[in-house]
Amino acid sequence: MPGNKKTINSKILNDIQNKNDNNITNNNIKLNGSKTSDKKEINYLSSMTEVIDKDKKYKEKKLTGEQKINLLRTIIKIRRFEEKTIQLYQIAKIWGYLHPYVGEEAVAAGACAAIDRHDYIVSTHRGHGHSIAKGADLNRMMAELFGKATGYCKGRGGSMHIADTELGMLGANGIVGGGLPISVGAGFSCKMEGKGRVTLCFFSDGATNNGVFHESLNMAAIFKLPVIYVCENNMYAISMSVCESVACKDIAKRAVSYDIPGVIVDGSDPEEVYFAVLKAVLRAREGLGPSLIEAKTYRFGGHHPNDPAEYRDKKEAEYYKTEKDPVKNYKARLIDEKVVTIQAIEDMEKQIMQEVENSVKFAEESPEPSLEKFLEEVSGI
Ligand SMILES: Cc1ncc(C[n+]2csc(CCOP(=O)(O)OP(=O)(O)O)c2C)c(N)n1
Ligand SMILES: [Mg+2]
Repeated sequence: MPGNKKTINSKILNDIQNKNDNNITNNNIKLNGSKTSDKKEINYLSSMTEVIDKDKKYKEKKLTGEQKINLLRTIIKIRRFEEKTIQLYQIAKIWGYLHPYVGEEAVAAGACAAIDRHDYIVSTHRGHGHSIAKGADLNRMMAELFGKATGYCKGRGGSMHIADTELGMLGANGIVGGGLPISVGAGFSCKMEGKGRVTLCFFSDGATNNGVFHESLNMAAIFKLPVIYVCENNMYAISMSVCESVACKDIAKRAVSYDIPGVIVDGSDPEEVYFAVLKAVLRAREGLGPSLIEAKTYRFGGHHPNDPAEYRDKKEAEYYKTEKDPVKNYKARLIDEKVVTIQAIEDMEKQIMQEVENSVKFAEESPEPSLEKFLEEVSGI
């Protein structure tokens, strides 16, 4: 690892900004570089304002007030659930590993709003937000984190193994990039079934440097599988900055290798994520194959609750927390648009907090898994 990482990071980020005017075109979607003059003193955000997909057809589409309120509810629900799990982890009520999704909520919310209940999602080690956005039951999720018998995996799996096949949630995954080949299998099944079902596959920047990323996207493209690849580029893989680990500035550009659309969206904006994913979903349902969507996002905390994230530039983290907070920003936007009132948001917050507290009570009061059923429940023997 480099000795003075912060200095190196800043330098790389500056360099990135300076060469920020390269454009490429793929499947008629223009990949635009942003203008350095717009950036002022914040360098590390070189690509946050870039949105490759400027397609009028989708930009002009409007969400209904109800859809917007649902997006807001999902974002807040994920945030409050995650904050609670962090608290519970610190007092050792929650077992095993925990990778909070705080800061990234708009990606799961926007992406899952663009698919139907019968569609599949494939998640990651940072998967609570994906499960919640797909409609998972908070009680069963919390019970799983507590290792209780009423949990999604009967308390045998914990955070990184939450799955709900009835909801089309094909599982979180402790293996980085492990969901990518699963999405190919799921995509094959969607295609063979022929009913227009699609698979949404989430992963982060670190996973895209694994061979399996290439193998999966290549195969999905060859067979025109209905899979939407959503890269949650939160700029870090544990302590490794994306600036030091990914050779190209935008992961979406890798789509060119597979001759599929590559789209960049602001991952703090649920509507932008929604429209980009919706477009990819419609394309996939028409049999035109996969797309790669890169949502530029940020994890507000460390890799896990006990990681102080000292490898990050403090100003960088501060910027995202103050300027790119999906909860704060979307609340403000919907108030501004008169879609909700402050009172309605307060009521929503109360109702969500109650739901989260109820899940904790449910988990606390649930029985431990039995020793006798251990083998049966873990391996099916
Ligand atoms: C195949 C594999 N290699 C290494 C690890 C250890 N590991 C766990 S999380 C992580 C970082 C993943 O980074 P990224 O894909 O960007 O996901 P993020 O944590 O940012 O959501 C690593 C290397 C693992 N779980 N699996
Ligand atoms: Mg990452």
